[in-house]
Amino acid sequence: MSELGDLLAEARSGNRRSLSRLLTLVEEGHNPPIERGIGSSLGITGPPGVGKSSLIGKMIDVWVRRGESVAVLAVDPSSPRSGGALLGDRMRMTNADSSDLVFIRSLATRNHPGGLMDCLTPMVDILSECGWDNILIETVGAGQSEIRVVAFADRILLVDGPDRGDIIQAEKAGIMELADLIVINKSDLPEAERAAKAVKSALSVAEDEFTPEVLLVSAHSGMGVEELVDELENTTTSSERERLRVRERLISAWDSALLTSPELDDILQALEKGSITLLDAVDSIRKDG
Ligand SMILES: Nc1nc2c(ncn2[C@@H]2O[C@H](COP(=O)(O)OP(=O)(O)OP(=O)(O)O)[C@@H](O)[C@H]2O)c(=O)[nH]1
Ligand SMILES: [Mg+2]
Repeated sequence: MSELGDLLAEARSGNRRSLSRLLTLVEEGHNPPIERGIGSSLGITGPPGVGKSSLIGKMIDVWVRRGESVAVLAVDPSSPRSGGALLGDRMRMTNADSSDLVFIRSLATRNHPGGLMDCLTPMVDILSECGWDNILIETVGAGQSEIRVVAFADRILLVDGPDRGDIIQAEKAGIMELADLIVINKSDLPEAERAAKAVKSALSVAEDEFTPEVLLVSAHSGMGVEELVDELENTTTSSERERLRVRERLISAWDSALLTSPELDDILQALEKGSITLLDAVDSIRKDG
């Protein structure tokens, strides 16, 4: 406990190694001596390859120019070489992370059978406590598990590309209902305008009266990135979206309780043998939870 306290004090005074070490301990399941719920974060999600990392790199440039710091928690960062983790992404994030104002940390969901809920929130709180102005959570893809991850952020930015297929996929996963702001990246490519129209018309049939803005950006040319950063400051969430996020968080907690239950193996065996039903299994885990 005192090691955590010391690390936190050092991290607060700007020691990045202590910060990294502290985050590792939290990832390993230690509880930091910190108040819950003090940090706020922006979740960034979108189909694979739409340019999330590139765009974050450009957003970082804008914040750094304005003297604001940025910490990125990159969840399952993709890399052409396994184990190469964040390197490829880091290079794409310009060279901004060499600056004192930028901190990038990767997180692998495979190390967390119960999901990231136990460490994501305390990590955001630590980063906030240590004075990071902007805290981003980036996921790869926009499927159900990525939605569960960004639902822990206070606001969600959905990044899409000019490919209509991407949008339809994203819509299926229900991510559009959760997004507080939507950007179509790669707007240097010809189909971007059409993609933006398609997204807007999909939004217009939604029930939420606070429909998110749809902006065109290009991580390559930098077009629209400054406006995006400004817009993020003005973007508020809606109670409908807050409810959806809370719902996803609850499901994460539920899954975690199941997957980390000491009963899990026994229950699986009993189910295999047919000696209990699925409903019996659920009841038994609820009692032991
Ligand atoms: N034309 C164009 N290409 C872009 C733009 N932004 C990113 N790209 C390219 O799109 C590819 C994917 O970019 P990334 O930034 O890795 O995308 P990502 O969404 O982070 O990808 P994952 O993390 O794998 O989901 C790269 O080849 C980029 O160079 C853009 O604004 N315009
Ligand atoms: Mg990426």
